Amino acid sequence: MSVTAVVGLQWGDEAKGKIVDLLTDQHQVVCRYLGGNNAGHTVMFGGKTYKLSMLPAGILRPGVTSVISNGVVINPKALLAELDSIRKQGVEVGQLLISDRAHVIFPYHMIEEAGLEKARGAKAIGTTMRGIGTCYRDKIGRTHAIRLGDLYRPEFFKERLNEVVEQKRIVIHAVDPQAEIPSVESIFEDYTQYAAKLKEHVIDTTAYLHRILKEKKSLLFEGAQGSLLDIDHGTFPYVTSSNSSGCGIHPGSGVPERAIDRMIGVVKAYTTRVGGGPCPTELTNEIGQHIRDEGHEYGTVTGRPRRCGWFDAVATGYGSRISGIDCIAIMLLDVLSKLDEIKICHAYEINGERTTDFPSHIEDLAKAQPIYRTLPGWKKDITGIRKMADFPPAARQYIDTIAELLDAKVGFVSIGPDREQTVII
Ligand code: 2SA
Ligand code: MG
Repeated sequence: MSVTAVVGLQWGDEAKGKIVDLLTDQHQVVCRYLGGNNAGHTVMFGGKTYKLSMLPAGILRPGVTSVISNGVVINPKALLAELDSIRKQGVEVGQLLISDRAHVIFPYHMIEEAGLEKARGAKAIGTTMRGIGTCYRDKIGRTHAIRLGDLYRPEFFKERLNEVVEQKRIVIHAVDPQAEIPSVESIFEDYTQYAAKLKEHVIDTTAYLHRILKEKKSLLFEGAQGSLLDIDHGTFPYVTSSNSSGCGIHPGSGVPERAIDRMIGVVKAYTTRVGGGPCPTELTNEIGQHIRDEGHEYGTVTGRPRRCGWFDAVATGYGSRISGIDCIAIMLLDVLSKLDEIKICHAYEINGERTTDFPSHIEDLAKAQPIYRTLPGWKKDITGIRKMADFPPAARQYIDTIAELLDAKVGFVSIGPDREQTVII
């Protein structure tokens, strides 16, 4: 019986969904603990492709309990639509539990975010526009926050909504006087209906998780986004508004980190980033486009083309140290198979000084010049490989170099989207 966590070590989209999916049948409970419908997980299962956003990958497995814990921000309309859509794909939805402590995303969160992003112009964060940051902001600010549990107390909810919407009107109209904000009555009516549909799932998930740990059931934490998007430790302000590194598990679920037996850090064999902010190894040339095409690097939620570049061991190593990992999973290695040579950034030069520390200030990161090690490409199809020993020497050298630079053991190498296309060490 064990507690495992899967977290991204870069800027998200490391293909965590595939590792989570591989591990779900070894676990009885799968818990999503941060973010909201800004996340996008693609899971290929039984010949079908499922696009999950808020639902943990465990939802696809009968017999596995899926938990959405307190750290997640819930858009109930989007959640119900996602449940509907996977049911239509033939999935028999297993047990789903949602925390009554989770904060709720309202229409004004999206409207407020649109205004704020527009006002920042060229400095926009490049958010997914799902109201994530504005909902988390209200959570931390306390005075304007509404939690899922509040929706089941009509008097309390109505009173709260009255106060909040009045305040939101002032704030939003200060940025955009034309913005249309739905009335308290219509929000109240819609959200009361969503809440009724979700009622059977809503519980105190913290107490539930503590109980299953006591019963020695196995638990899998499913991360969203990545360590470099972490609100405290990431490339601030170009981050998401939650602790998306391994640091977020305790606050996001109530399960202490000492309970975690195995922390798996997921890395893509190259770098991608979607949204604004510096990305030292970004390639704005034909190699970047080649990686984007080969890796189908477009946002799952927004469809935005992802910025692509060489593997950055300075950034990823930092992500791995924050998250405290036991091993890494190297994903999408096959995407690099056609390249003649492949570079890995192992240090930065900033203001003429060489460093392997990841800068804490965005201005320094923006100035960072990557220093590369160039490795030969393997120029072979590796999608059929199932054992470490069968990799071409150049691919093996690439894997070993990543492991060496991150000072990490390799637990998995993925060479294609299918479950079988995984080398497990
Ligand atoms: P937000 O919406 O407030 O969380 O945006 C803040 C920053 O966090 C980035 N972010 C992401 N980066 C990678 N993948 C994400 N999920 C989707 C995907 C994104 C998509 O799987 O492809 O479809 O565009 C994700 N979610 C948030 C975001 O780009 C901002 O830089
Ligand atoms: Mg994604």
